[in-house]
Amino acid sequence: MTPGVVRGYLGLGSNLGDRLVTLQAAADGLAAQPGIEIEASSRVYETAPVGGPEQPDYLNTVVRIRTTLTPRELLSVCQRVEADLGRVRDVRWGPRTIDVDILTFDERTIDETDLQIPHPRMHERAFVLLPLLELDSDPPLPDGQRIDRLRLPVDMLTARVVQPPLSVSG
Ligand code: GSY
Repeated sequence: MTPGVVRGYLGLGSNLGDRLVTLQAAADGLAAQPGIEIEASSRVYETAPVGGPEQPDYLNTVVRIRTTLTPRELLSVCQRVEADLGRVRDVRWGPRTIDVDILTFDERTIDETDLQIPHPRMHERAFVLLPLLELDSDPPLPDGQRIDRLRLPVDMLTARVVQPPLSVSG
């Protein structure tokens, strides 16, 4: 990898409005940012909501990026893309137009109040693991865990592929 360029994975989820249009708009919004290139997208899964109040099913996907941004700059970009697509932060774990989460940033570990990488719950969620495993068969996981030793989440059984990968221009 070119010095200064980092490979990372972002999780995208939507359960309000036209979910597929929103996921594609989020990917396009990310790709339009200086310092971010989307290399690949997983297929799109329909998944039952995990946590929070009763709410509609989600569409989830994962994209692989190459970036020259710092983790904090990347977090700001993700939050800006969410805001541009009408995301309002109200109910914790409630329904949302779009969620853009940083899952991994190379093999780096960051543990700050508002920024934790790898994402601390990514290995407990089929809606992250299934799309992520399409792009990386041995992704970095929290606490140095590896996929072959992982207890798989029960929602693995209900997630289903509903769309091909998002279109990415990388
Ligand atoms: O953490 C992302 C938002 N989110 C999701 C999601 O994206 N998919 C599913 N299936 N459940 C979720 N619960 C939350 S919160």
